[in-house]
Amino acid sequence: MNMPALYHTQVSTQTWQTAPPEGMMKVLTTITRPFNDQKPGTAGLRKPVAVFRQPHYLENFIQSIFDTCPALSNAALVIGGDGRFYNREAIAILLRMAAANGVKRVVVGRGGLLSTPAASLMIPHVAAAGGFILTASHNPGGPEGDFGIKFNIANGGQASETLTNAIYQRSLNIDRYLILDTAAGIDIDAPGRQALAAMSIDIVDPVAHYADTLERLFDFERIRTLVANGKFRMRFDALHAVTGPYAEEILEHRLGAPPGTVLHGIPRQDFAGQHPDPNPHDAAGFVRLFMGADSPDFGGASDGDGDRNMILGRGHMVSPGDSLAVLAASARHVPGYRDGLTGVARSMPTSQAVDRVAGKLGVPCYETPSGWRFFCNLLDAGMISLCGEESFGTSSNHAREKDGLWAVLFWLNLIAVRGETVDEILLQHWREYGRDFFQRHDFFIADTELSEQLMSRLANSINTLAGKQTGGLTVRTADSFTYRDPVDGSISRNQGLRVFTENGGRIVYRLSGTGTRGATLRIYLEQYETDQSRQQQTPASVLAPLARMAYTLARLENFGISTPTSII
Ligand code: G16
Repeated sequence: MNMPALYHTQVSTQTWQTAPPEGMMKVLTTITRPFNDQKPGTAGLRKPVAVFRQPHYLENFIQSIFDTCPALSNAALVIGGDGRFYNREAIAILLRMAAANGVKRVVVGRGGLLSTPAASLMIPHVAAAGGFILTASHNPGGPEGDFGIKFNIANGGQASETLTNAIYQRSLNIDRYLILDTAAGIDIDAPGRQALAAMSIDIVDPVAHYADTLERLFDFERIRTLVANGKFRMRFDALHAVTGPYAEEILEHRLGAPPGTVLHGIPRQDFAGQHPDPNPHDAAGFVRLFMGADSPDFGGASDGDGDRNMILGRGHMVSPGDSLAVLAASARHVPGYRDGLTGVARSMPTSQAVDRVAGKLGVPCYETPSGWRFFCNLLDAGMISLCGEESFGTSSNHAREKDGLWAVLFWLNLIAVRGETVDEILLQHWREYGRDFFQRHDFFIADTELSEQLMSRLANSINTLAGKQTGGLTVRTADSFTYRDPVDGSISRNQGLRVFTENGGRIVYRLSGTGTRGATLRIYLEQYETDQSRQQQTPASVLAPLARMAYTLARLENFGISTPTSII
């Protein structure tokens, strides 16, 4: 293979002052100025496409990563994304910058596709020093939509807060970036090895390694039998996002589900104009399929980049906190977890259902801030086997990201082994552990300053709330959540405000860290119920008093906020 060497020269503009010696490729040192808004949020840098397309914007951020992580030079990297608008252009820039920064080898998902969990698995599989995942997750796509970039480290997990802060600091001082001066295109649709200067590029099947990994964790034979009996009907909605090819390979080809089981399986750059988030608000059409008399027995859906999941049974969506608790309680039925769990973890706003399971199993349960990266230290240290979040994310120690199809297969494995429906499994779980009614009320606030005022006013009064009575409920205790990482001792403050009531209720307030316009206030409500005769009520009716208290304590009306944008 012809691999020309690199030729560096110092330039102060994009005009070359000297020609490269024959057979060498030029590295262009482009002078740039910092942007001041490149601080990664809950999971990477997410912005409207128009922001990313400004001259130098993407390049500045990528170079800030290369400058902060010198170990990436001379190493291997994984690159792939959820296929959204601007994915291909961004990959072309990334490849030219990786070559210019001395990266030796890059592994790219064919077509530029890699779901977030598949990329997380691929990074350690090819012994890469890290990976770039091009995604804005569940945010809408297309020219008017969002784009995003996430940097994951050698274990496949998201960069820590310390690292993302260092990258951000670098982005505030950046004055140049390196890029290969070539128009030579790389064909990311052609499997096999190509080269860009001294860097080799392997275009790989984005699905095979991921599917093989899941096949080792779950009892595919039992699931095949369930699917083949002809009575069991399931649907998976890929929402025209990245999981289509993964779900078709696993559910239809390897497990034998009939063609058509996977809905909206073709990834589209704009997700067909939809919001690719598997929840009852954004995937309402799919949820409706399960509410009628002709409902399938089982449903799953995933988001833009394949890390979220929604689980449905006949007439029922499984609340993410319940799903995590059920999986933890039944893990022994699944080959990959047959030896038991070392521990479990949930993000703070997630319902406490899994805590009750951990208590009974006699294993520790950790409460972390929102953001998958907080689970990674615990996973690396072997302290937890399963973890999950209210935001429709669940996964295990097999990866360092949440994994949508993994959760779907876990449920299928349980149904196949237990011979029970989703409903039966849930009801039995509530009988044994009690039910945590749970809802999230989201309020879009166009004025970010107003949202910050609201939160800081509440934060300032949080320590005075104990004993306060509203609508028949009394505050037992209230605080601002601080996390101390039990592995490295790092402290993360201001991770949400918590209010606990005398009757076993909990309210949590935080601002979303994944939006790209305005702000979203999230209010999480939870009420624990052990009385079986009351466990069949709807979350809306059980949580109504708590919602009233939550709105009153936050003085939403004073801020001109009354109706939630969505209730999930
Ligand atoms: C991301 C993180 C999740 C986190 C979620 C919270 O999800 O990966 O760990 O729970 O954001 O979002 P917010 O800050 O908006 O509440 P994803 O699927 O967007 O990558």
